[in-house]
Amino acid sequence: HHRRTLTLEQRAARCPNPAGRRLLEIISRKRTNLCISLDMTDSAEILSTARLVAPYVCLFKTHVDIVADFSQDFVAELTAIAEEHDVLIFEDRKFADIGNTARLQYEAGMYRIAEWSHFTNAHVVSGPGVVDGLRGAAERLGRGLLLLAEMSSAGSLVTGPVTELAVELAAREPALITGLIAGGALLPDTADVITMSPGVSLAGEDSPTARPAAGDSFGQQYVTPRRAIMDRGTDVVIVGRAIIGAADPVAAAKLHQTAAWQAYEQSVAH
Ligand code: 5IU
Repeated sequence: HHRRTLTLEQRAARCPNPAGRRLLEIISRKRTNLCISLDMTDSAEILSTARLVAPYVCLFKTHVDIVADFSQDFVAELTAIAEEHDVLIFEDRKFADIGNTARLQYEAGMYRIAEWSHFTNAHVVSGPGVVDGLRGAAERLGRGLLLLAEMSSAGSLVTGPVTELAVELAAREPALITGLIAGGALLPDTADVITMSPGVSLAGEDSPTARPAAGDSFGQQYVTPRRAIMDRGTDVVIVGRAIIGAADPVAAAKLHQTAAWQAYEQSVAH
């Protein structure tokens, strides 16, 4: 099992990134380290699901470029739901261009991501300049950046030197880089870097009870919250279809919240 030396509450108190601090406080207060991935293409559907699952999650993860009827009204409504229920927003944009283009994609265009998203993420394949492109708006608005250190999909090339660069940048500047997207913790918890893991489902490949749905037909691979949190030391689990595709999304959200929180509590106790 992965060893934690600090609780998420202790890490909130010392977190150098404002959005990260807020997230860790919300996690501790609501007792949920579950992020819901709202991967729907209709804004009304996203908003109604967000409303239903909000009490059980710390973070709404979006892909605004899949929303067919995107508007700033949609963003305002999502923000209102988030504020009402003590949830933050993470636009999973995966910036990957040179710094200057990433800067424009983050601040401008029809989405204006920096204005409303507490967190966004970036690949480091183009080198550390992407972080400098995102830095201006992130620092001005108190946002958090997450770097992709690993991906959950089969055959991912986000490995080796790419992983190393993401880890090095996060370790060097946790006040800007709130965390890493990875399968598990890649730094000790004293590094003040939050780890978030996608590819999580109660029906993951190591599930002792559910009939394992180890992936999808596009290379996605799932592990259970327990494996991601207890064995691999992640802090936040990102769950999409296991909740939004369930017959009862609220029940599925509750089950994933409970499993993820229990796994966290056990990894603190031992
Ligand atoms: N996502 C991954 N794997 C990754 C990264 C992001 O699945 O390595 I980085 C995103 C894609 C999707 C969500 O929005 O996380 C997972 O959705 P499902 O739980 O429905 O597979």
